[in-house]
Amino acid sequence: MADRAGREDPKQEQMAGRRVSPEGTQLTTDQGLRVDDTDNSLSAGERGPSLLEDFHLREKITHFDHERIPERVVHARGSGAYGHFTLHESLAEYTTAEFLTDTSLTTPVFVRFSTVAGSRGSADTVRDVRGFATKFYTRQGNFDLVGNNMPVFFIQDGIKFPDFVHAVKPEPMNEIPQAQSAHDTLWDFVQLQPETMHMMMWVMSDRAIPRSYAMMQGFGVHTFRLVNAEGRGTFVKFHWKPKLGTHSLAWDEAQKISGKDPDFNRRDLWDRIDDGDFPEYEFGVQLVAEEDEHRFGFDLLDATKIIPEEEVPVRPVGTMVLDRNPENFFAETEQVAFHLGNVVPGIDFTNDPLLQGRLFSYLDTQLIRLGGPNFPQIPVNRPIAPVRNHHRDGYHQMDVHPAQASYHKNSLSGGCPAVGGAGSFSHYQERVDGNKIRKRSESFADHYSQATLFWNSMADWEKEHIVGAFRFELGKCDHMHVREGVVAHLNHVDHDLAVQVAEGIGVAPPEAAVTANHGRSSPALSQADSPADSVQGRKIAILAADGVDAGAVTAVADALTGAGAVCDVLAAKDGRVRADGGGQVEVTRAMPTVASVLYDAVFVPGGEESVQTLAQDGDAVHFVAEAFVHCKAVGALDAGIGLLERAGITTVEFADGNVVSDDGVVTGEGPAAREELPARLIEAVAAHRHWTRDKAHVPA
Ligand code: HDE
Repeated sequence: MADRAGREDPKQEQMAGRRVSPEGTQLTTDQGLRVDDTDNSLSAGERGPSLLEDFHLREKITHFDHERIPERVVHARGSGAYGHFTLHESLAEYTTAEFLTDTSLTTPVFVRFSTVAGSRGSADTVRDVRGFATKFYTRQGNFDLVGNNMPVFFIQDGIKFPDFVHAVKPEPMNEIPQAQSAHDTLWDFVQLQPETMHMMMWVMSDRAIPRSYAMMQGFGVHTFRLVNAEGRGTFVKFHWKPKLGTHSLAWDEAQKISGKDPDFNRRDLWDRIDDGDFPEYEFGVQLVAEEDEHRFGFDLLDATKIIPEEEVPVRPVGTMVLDRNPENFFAETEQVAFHLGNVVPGIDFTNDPLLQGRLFSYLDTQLIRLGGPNFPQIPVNRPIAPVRNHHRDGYHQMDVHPAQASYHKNSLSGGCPAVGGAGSFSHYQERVDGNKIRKRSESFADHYSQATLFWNSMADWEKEHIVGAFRFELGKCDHMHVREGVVAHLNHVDHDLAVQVAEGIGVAPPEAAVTANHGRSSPALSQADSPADSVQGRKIAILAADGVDAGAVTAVADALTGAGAVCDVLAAKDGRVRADGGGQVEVTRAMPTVASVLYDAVFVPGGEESVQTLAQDGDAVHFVAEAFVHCKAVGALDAGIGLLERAGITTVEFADGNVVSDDGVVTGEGPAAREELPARLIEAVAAHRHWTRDKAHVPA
């Protein structure tokens, strides 16, 4: 079976045999018996009791009663997609993994993105880490890269994970708050575990509210090991970089989207793939020779540390494109089972104690979630490589094993399946020596300097967002000592940061720095440096009412859709609006069914009558003002400028002499402006957000 680009896709070929379509079929029981009625139970007389003999009723209800399985204990809320991975540069010098050495291969993948803390039905745009888990269906077996959109983690040792998760999840007495980190137990954990500080800086940054899964980085987090044909190991960190750049929502916007469209990121992923606007990521590696293990000021085995890209550049070696939506959410996205231990020859582990803890957890958790040891046989989990072993029986065994011998060694099946030989996995032979102890290595003791590095690397607007996030989250904590504890740790990260946070949450600001800021930064950590040159998949709202300048609507919509964006014409009601020169303009959606938070930009075309109507409509005025406050591109032509003014934008000069910035506000009058406005608007939308905009005086 070929993918959309005409490539043969062995995974899809395998899946095709499992797809069940209702077309042209008759309704049957699970035994294949055609039924004559599925709306009425079998009963004794028209108004009589239902009969136990009604096998159809019992089967139907019983199956329904058992439809639910336990949700994932973390990362319960997720969205998946298929795609493929292609390699541009061979890593044969470092690894024997075929999919990382043979540039002629295309490897099918399934990716699941997720939030961490919320339950399966929680909103997408909460402040949280995002999971970025990739299953590579390689010819040598499945390789699972189970990463996140942040390169570090909260804790250094897997044994603390249950404590951490209990702290971040809703509180046990009342299950409040859902999918939020803004509550006492999480921050109590944080103030007592300074190793969380680096990760908390990431979680309080814009990274925690991605605009789209297509605009999100991914990281393997741990240091893994590549092993080459000679058995030489090289440390490696895995990276995904989105082609569209890394971009985020505004916090106020994210909260509102949680109500307006809780499926915002899921819908965005689905629509992009459906529209052929395929999310694309560059796959990169940071490689460190084994002899350089101790050359850093931190321990490579410590998952609360990054290797700054300026010290070890990320080498781009491949591309992943997500180009196929799943066909059944439960069968594929819910039942997909990732496991860090799913590796292929040439990829191995390190002694990172967080990684080691995970190696136990992922297989174990599937046993309860998917009901037994045969979950690798579920279609989405099946490798494309043949599976032959002596595992037998268990719940939901799908395969029929006719061989007499189900043991090794055997002579009855000709000694098969045979063990070993070329292409088989053998563990990296690392020398290990030591006493059995429960003790963290001293090399894991520095919890602040990379948190400081992150802070120093932020643009001013990113710093403002981080301070705002800490204030928001800690401001929701009832216990003053918890707030104070966190501020005390922040004072080790950066004194200014600690003071700014303290001032917003009623905590006495620390008087002096405990640790001097080391002043180092890593520009690669800032989203300000991320590519912002495309409007691909961006959503633009065009506001209209009767009398709208249809020419302006068409000019802007054509230019933006031509560049890959999606334009919706919004009016008070569905249907059509009358154009100024006669004719009609099709309305895509009625304004009350959407909101400005669901769009990346808004454009108000001219037409006196249309703009006058919009100016009387609170929804329209609010739409424009809110887009402005969320730092989005705002465009207006001719009379349309009037609606911006009505919303308090562009021409307002305040008593303090402060003029609202026109950064990202694209306006113009007359034929020349009509000519050039679409291109200017495209540029403003591509810039993502105009974070430095002075928006204090526009209410929304
Ligand atoms: Fe996970 N994690 N995790 N985790 N994790 C799970 O596995 C766990 C950690 C990550 O879309 C669970 O199948 C432990 C780091 C993702 O299906 C569970 C520890 C990173 C997903 C589990 C960690 C992750 C999970 C829950 C500390 C980033 C979603 C359901 C030792 C590198 C995968 C499941 C999907 C899911 C355990 C820490 C990423 C319970 C014990 C670090 C993306 O097994």
